[in-house]
Amino acid sequence: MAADARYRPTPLRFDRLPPDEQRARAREFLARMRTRRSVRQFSDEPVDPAVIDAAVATAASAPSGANRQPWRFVVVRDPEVKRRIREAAEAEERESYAHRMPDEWLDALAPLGTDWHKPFLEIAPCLIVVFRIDYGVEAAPDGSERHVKHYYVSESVGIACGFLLAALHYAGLATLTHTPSPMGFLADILGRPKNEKPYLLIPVGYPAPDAEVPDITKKTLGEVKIDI
Ligand code: IYR
Repeated sequence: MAADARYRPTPLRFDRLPPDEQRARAREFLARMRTRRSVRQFSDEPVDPAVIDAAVATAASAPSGANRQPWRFVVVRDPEVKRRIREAAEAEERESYAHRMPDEWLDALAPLGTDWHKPFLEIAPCLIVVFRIDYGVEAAPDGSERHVKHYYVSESVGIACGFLLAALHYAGLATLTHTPSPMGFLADILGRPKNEKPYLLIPVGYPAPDAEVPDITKKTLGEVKIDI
């Protein structure tokens, strides 16, 4: 069978590392990533837009289903927009903590010390709001709109967010993975079209000088890994 002309292979560029270098890099990366903490107390010190742009470009280099790249990253620095996001998020969270979250959920969050107050949404100099794009929209030749199917959207956007968090941490910035619930208000405030759904809100900046974090630990390798 003739190969499909749309498959245009190009030689792979791959840096093959010596074994010692592989181990050293794997351990260095582990040591660095282990120092990442979710931060809820930020300083208002601004961050370099070039660092944010490079981290978002890293996120956008992630693999995705059929390479559809079903993500949008809205970088919010405007204080008035941050204020509106805080106000809307706190209204939802106040309701959630008081009435919507079952006791089991509240118990699970107790070690994290969270509540409905979200001052970091205004204080952090930058909020990256990640949207999942559930389908693409293309202009058909007759001028009508055609929907383009996206695949494995939540897996793809989740991987991109992992790249983003790692890139921001590696560049020396603090982050929080925040999911105010429900978060439809983000699409309204940020004017996103109906094929884009809020996925994750990531405040980015420097920790406040007196920032504290919960004293929690990660499972050991033995607890999470099975060799077969
Ligand atoms: N969205 C709420 C509650 C919350 C839920 C989970 I799961 C967390 O890991 C942390 C918080 C809030 O942001 O407070």
